[in-house]
Amino acid sequence: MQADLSSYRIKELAYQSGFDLCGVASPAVIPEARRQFNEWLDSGLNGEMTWLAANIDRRTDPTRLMPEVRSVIMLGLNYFQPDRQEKSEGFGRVSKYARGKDYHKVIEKKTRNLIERIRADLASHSVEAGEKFAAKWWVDYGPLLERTYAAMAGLGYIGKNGMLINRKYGSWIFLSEIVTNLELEPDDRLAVNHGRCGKCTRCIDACPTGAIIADGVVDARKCISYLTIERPSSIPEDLADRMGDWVFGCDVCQDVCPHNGRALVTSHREFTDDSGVGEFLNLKAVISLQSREDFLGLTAGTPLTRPKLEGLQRNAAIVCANQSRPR
Ligand code: B12
Repeated sequence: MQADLSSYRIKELAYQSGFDLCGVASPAVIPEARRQFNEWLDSGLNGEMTWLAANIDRRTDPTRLMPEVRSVIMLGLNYFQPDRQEKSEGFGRVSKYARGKDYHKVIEKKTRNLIERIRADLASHSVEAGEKFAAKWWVDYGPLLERTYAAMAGLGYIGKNGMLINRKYGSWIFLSEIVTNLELEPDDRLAVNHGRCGKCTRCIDACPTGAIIADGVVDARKCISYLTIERPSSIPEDLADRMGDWVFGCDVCQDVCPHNGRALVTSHREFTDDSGVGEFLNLKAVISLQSREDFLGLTAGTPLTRPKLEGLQRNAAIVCANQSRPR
């Protein structure tokens, strides 16, 4: 399809929709990423997240998502906010991404808004172009390797901690994508480079459970984020002991990253503490939640609904036990 819009115009529209980052990737399969993804699954590093193995072809090949695809528009939102309080006994720490509103909802709204802006812009040039425009979008739970295509779209590079790291915002960014039949000029792929971490190994050294097992490779089964959010079953004792104060998610590998040292505070109110549960959860209050209604009273509209009441109470009990042991 002959596009009436330039890649530059798409970015202008993305910023108008509220995104902090936008780049365009070609829809090609990235053999290196496909190989790494297959190896990761074959080694069982996905733990109980069996859904990740369900659609390998779709995850690694955008033409499986839309046969007529010509471009993948990758979008990013900065969610950084500094830690405000000292941690104190009786409270568990929530990772930064989860302190405000559920980001899926926030980014979904902006992504849909951008699609409508693109459609309107095309239609203002030619009714036919507006009608021919096709777009599908996803965030997180969608079937695409988001970090891979974000790196290809020039949004950043993949660090040793596996995170997509942007020059301006560090790694504190959420991603979403629009797969489209628009023919757009792809962005600079030089951003794809494993060497940007240099000799630094701070994330590998700091991970409390030793979950970063090679450059860019995370063993999810050990990652505190997986244990506290995605793992449905009980957490093995040796790992629980090393969860420290983390009651939901974990930021250690990002907190120690030198690229995050000058991160900019988010301008999106939805991600600030007062839009959700904030930085700390009162552990006793979590443990004494009696019903699903009580649980939703605390967590509705935030990412903390994911582990359900039992999962969050399991995490709170572990943090209580960790705090009662001499450090
Ligand atoms: C499953 C999952 C998890 C799992 C596994 C994480 C992992 N490291 O694999 C768990 C539950 C542990 C997790 C944790 C977190 N997650 Co998560 N997660 C995902 C999800 C749904 C799939 C990731 C996946 O497929 N993993 C398998 C590995 C093998 O793939 P990968 O990490 O994408 O790595 C690829 C690249 O390294 C690429 N690659 C390798 N070499 C090369 C070379 C080239 C040239 C290129 C282009 C690419 C490339 O190949 C790999 C596989 O193909 C994505 C959303 C999505 N749809 O992609 C979010 C996502 C990765 N998560 C996200 C976030 C925010 C987090 C946490 C920070 C949350 C928290 N604070 O607790 C932590 C971070 C942990 C970490 N260090 O990775 C963001 C990351 C944004 C960013 N800046 O990177 C994503 C993109 C969600 C989103 N839409 O914003 N997550």
